[in-house]
Amino acid sequence: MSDLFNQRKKLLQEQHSKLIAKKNTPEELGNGIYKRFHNPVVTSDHIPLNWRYDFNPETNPFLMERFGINAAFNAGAIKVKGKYLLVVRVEGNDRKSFFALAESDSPTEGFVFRDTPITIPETENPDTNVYDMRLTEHEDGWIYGIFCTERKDTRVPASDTSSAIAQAGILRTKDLENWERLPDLKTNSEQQRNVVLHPEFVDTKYALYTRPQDGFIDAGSGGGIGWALVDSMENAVVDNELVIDQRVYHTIKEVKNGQGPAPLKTDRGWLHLAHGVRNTAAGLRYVLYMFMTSLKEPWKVTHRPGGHFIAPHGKERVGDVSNVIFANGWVRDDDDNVYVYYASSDTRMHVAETSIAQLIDYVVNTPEDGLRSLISVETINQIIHANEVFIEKN
Ligand code: M1P
Repeated sequence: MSDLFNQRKKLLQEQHSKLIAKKNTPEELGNGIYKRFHNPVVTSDHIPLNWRYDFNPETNPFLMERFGINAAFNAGAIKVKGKYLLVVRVEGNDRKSFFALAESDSPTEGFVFRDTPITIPETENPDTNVYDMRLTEHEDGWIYGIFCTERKDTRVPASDTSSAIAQAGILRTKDLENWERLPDLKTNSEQQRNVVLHPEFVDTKYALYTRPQDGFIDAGSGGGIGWALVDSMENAVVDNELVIDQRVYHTIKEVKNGQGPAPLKTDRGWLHLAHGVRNTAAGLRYVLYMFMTSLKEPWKVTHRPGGHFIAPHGKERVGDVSNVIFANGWVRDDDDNVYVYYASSDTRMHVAETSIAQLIDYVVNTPEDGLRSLISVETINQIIHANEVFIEKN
C-alpha cells in the first residue's frame, strides 16, 4: 500500500467522521415562526465512503472516487421508535436519483446512512429515475412511500432525448427495510408529481393530494394541488381530481405548486406544507408556503397565510438548481415540536424547528395575500394602528 493511498484513506475517514459528529445549533432570533439550524443535516458528503470509493489498493491505487454523489436532498421524514428517519433523494454524478435512509437519535444532527441504499423493485415498466418520496403512516397500519417515477416519453421523435413522463410510484413497508412495490397510480392526467397520501380514510376511501399537469415542467392547463379518492392502494385509480389549492397570478405560486409532506392533524384543522413556484428573470424560484384545511372535510381550505413560509436564504440560494427550497418531509415530535426538513437548491438538506402551536398561530393569524399592492399597504397600516397603544414610535 502506497503512502498516498494510506494518507488519503486516513484523511477521508477523519473528515467524514468529523462531519457526522458536527454539532448543530439554531439561529438565535429567527422570525418567531421557526428557527433554522446553522448547518445542513445531510449533504452528499454524508454518503458513506464505501459507497463511493474502492478501498482495495490493488484496484484503486490512487484511491479515486468510483461512484460520485452529486446531491442529497428532498427527503421524506418520519419518526419511528425514537429515531428520526430521512428517506433522502440521493443523486449520483450520473444524474440518476435513488433513495437512501439516514437516521439519528437527534432531530437536528448526527444523521448516518444505513449500510446500503434502498432497493426499489420495478414494475413491468422500468423507472428511469425515482425521487421525492412522501412517507405517510396510514391508519390502515402500513407506511406508504409515494414517489415520482420518471420515464422517457416514447411518443416523441427520436431527436427529442429530453421529454419525459412523470407519474406516481407507490411503495409500502412496515419496517422501512422491506419495501413492496404496488402498481403506479393511474389518473387521467398526462403527468403527475408531488402525489401525497392523506393519513386517514375519508368516507372509507384512501385520499390523495395530486398535482395534475400537462407537461413535464409546465403545469399547462393543469396544476394546483388536487384532491382525489381511491378505493384501494393495491390498484389505485383516480377518476376525478378536484383542485383544492389553485395557482394564482402574481403570487408565490403563480407558475405551479405542490403538496409537501402529508398534512399534520391539529385540533384547529389539517396543517399543510407546500411549495410554490414563480418565474423571475433568473429562472424559477421555489419557496415553501402553508395552508390549513378543515378537519372533517380536508379538501376545503380554511386558512391561507399570504406569501412564503420559507424562502431561499444566504448559502441556501446557490446549488445545483439555484433559488429552490423544497420540502417533502416533516416530523411532529411527542412534545408537539415540529421539525421541517427542507432542501435547498436541489443540493442538500436542512432543518427548521417550530411547534404545532406556532404553526397554528402562523396559519390562522398571518394575513392572506391581498393580491394588490394597495391591500398590502392597508394591511400594514392596520398593524401599525393596532400597535399604537403597545409600542413607542421609533
Ligand atoms: O428543481 C426544483 C424541483 O422541481 C420539481 O418540482 P415540481 O414538481 O414542483 O416542478 C421536482 O423535480 C423537484 O424534485 C425539484 O426539487
